[in-house]
Amino acid sequence: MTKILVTGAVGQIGTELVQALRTRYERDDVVAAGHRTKPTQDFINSGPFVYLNVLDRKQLAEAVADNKIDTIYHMASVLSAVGELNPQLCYEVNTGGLYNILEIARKHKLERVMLASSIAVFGVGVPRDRAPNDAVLLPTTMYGVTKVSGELLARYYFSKFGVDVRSVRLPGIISSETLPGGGTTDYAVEMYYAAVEGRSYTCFVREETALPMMYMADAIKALIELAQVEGSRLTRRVYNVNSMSFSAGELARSIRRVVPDFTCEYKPDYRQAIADSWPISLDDSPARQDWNWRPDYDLDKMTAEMIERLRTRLT
Ligand code: AKB
Repeated sequence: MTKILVTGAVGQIGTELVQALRTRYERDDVVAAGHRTKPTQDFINSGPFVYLNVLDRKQLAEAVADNKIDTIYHMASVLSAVGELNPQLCYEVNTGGLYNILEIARKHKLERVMLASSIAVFGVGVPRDRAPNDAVLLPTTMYGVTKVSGELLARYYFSKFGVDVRSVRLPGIISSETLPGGGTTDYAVEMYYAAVEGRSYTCFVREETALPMMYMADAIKALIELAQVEGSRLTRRVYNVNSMSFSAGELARSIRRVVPDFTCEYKPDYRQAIADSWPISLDDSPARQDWNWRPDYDLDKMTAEMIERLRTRLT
């Protein structure tokens, strides 16, 4: 029987991941763990919830032992933009939190640990188009530094202690249920909210800035599929997953095809430099070969679904 703990469960990915896991497994076998952000009453009512700071080893050990956890999806993380404003916090939460998760997994002989790495691991000297899975990783942000060290720790804990840690390098994730908090790719989500709420949007990157993006349904699919694949099929611990790439201007045009009145202006701030340090697309052929990774959404399919869902929820 699988008993799962999801950290960062009140965050952008966590909220939808928890619901997806609860439709796949027994509701009570998926324990949501949150820390700073208060969950809604609906979320608390939807299944087991624990308050848990991943920096608190004792709390973490108790949550794992009390709930007989065998699998952790570790989603708690400080994202890139907040990380550049507060690099110390970013280091502490991302590196300290992951270390605690891996140590718990080792001590309690957990079956699986799933990690969200990021396109932020890439930096200087990597081709920006189809950035390879196995590349020199020289990020320019603290967030990227913590994600590289997370990937290295994943490899180390696997080879040294046999902890089955698996990770995907997620691009910007676009979703309709919970807003992202403090990422560089947040403009893409914010643009949809503005369009549905009838507001104009001021985008914090240039119109021509293009980044890899993914719809939440595909991100969840990637995490769950990688968790479930037979270990002998995996050639590595960390996989690029690519879905779509578009510029901020192309996104605004896609939205305008559904919301013709939508307007957007561009006023780049400090996040432009972060975006410029990341690739435009990823080569995800290892994921496609090893575990048959395929995304389901393209830009216009995502736009249609995002706008429909946001209209239902917000208007
Ligand atoms: C961020 O922008 O920080 C995240 C990411 C790409 O990892 N969305």
